Amino acid sequence: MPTQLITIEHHILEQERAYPEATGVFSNLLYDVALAAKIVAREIQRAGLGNILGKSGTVNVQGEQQLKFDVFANDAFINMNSFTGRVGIMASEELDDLVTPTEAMKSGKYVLIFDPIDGSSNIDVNVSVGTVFSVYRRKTPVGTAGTQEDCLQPGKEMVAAGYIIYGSSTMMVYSTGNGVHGFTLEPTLGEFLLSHPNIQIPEIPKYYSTNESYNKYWSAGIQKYTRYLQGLDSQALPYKLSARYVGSLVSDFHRNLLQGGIFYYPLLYKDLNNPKPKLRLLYEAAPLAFIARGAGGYASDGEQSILDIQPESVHQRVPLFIGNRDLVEKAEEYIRNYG
Ligand code: P6P
Repeated sequence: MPTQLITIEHHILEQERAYPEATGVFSNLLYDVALAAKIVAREIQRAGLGNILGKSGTVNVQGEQQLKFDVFANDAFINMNSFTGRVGIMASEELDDLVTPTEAMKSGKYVLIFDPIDGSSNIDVNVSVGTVFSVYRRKTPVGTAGTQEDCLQPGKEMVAAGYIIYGSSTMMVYSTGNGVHGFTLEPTLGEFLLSHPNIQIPEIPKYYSTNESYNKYWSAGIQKYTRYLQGLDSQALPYKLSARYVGSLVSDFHRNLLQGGIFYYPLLYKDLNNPKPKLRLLYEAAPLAFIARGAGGYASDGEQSILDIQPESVHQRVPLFIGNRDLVEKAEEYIRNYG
């Protein structure tokens, strides 16, 4: 029986069939994202060879030195979506302000928010990195340029989200709210082929992922929660977990999605009076929370669902606990009980 090859384009079209009123704009937007991902994937495979390693000489809004690759990937996602008339406004983790809307974008019905390359400092040591994206419907009227209001929507309003992981193989994982599906790039065809249909996070987790070098900066509750995960707390953990931490969010998230686990990046109390989160709500936490929920998992800021948070600024940061629901809810319990 020949193996059925299902490309991401076919899969998106199949998903569209469930919506008779669909016009195809949303599907075409997802194709555009997949094409941008292929462009980035091609370059990243050559990153060690091309002349794009090294610093671009610019600094992004996060104050991070921009690698040439951040700029390349950022341009790829912007260029693939600026003139289609499908996207009304774009926000990139690499840019201080929103992407300046083109004339074509005035007719766009959707909002595209993305982190073009998350964890880019790992590229020059050949550690997997990723792109994270999310799609919302516009709130402002079509026919005008999109605004910040369109971008500041809670994750529960999301209509699609996904990530691309550039690793030993390039995979694109996406959801439109109807299951989470993984596609692996076949480079000789230039096609993302369905390889992981209907991903569900395993009921029994295998890993916990966090940067334990920050233990001294964690709250008492998180220090105690981590001992729980290590089987060292008075509360018994019903299974044994191993520690895995890549330091590349998409890599850590993807492994836990497929094999079960929790990733957490809590508030850091480097200044006891001013604890700070690191990860971004719009660009990282909310899209991955949408994927986690679709796969039967859960994501929280330690107190509430990430998807319920009303963003106040596009570069807002949040604490993140994401993966198996019972482990995330246990983190919330430790924070409630121990701070
Ligand atoms: P730390 C990469 O810079 C990133 O934004 C995420 O991809 C990753 O999970 C996190 O930061 C790693 O942060 O402080 O452990 O190096």
